[in-house]
Amino acid sequence: MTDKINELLRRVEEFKPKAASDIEEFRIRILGKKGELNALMEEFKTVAPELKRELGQQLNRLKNEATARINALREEWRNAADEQAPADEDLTRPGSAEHLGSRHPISLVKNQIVEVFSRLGYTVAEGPEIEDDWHVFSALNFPPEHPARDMQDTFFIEKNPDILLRTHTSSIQVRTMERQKPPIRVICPGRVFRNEAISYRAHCIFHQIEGLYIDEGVSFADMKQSLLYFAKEVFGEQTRIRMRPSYFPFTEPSAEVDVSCNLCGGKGCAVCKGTGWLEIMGCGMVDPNVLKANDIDPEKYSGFAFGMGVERIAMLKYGVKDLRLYFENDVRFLHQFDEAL
Ligand code: 2NL
Repeated sequence: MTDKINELLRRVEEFKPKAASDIEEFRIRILGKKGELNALMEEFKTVAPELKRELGQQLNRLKNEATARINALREEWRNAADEQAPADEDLTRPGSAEHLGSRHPISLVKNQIVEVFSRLGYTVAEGPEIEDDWHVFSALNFPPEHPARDMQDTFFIEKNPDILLRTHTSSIQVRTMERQKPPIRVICPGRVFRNEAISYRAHCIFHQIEGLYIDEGVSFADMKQSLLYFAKEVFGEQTRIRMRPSYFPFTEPSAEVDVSCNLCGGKGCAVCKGTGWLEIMGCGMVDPNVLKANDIDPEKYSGFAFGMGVERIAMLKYGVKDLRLYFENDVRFLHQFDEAL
């Protein structure tokens, strides 16, 4: 048996693979379950007890040497493969493409809306996301017990109920009125925060765009024509609008604005739920109380204001059914908007 062990040891030492696959073949033949080493192990069971010690040591040595040799050969051939690769490479092959980023659909729509209003003479204003009660509620004619002031809707900064995350971008217009006397014409995009359960149609963080126009003699008809122009620019030339009476604390009268459904041309379909109309924003004539709170004389000046959710406009424009997609940043979703605008 010692002869068999030595013979196998010699073959292990002298083994020279011609290809990487020879190594694995050799390993299976020697060390595999049905390999030569296991055959010797079987034979070992039958030898006389006085020989076991010596033969056991020889078998162990054989096993260790074979394992070490195979591992060394594997390493050697892996390195060889690495070194060979550049020589084999086709240098005329095209390079791998770098994936370019793309604009987020919310940014695309926000930019388009801002651009439309800038053509009407509006300038862009921005403001802080962490606000105080005055700029978000009090200056906008929210009575002290208004439900929007409730913890359920508004994120307050702990320990100071005067500090909160803005629930709408109207606070930007309030800050504009502090700095500037009429005429005022601003468009205010920004992130807003509401304490809402997240679903396909609601999120606790979303984007709004509000506009404010104050001057002498600004009328409801001015508002209607400005918003019609906006609707045609964003949803297409054939688009019509309608206004329904509504209520906001900061405007009087107030209205909800609908655009005619482009999918069915106003006849009624699944998207507009058979009505032919889609709601896109709220608007109204600035309440005299708001003008007074912001040191503007309501006898001399009037104005209109409007507000819309950017996610909602983008959903209508692109047919996005679930608002959460905007926040997940899955590139399979985002890349669909590369050339969208
Ligand atoms: C909506 C409705 C609206 C306003 C926002 C506003 C701002 C000032 C004064 C008066 Cl400083 N009004 N903003 C007015 C009417 C509607 O938003 O549905 N937004 C998503």
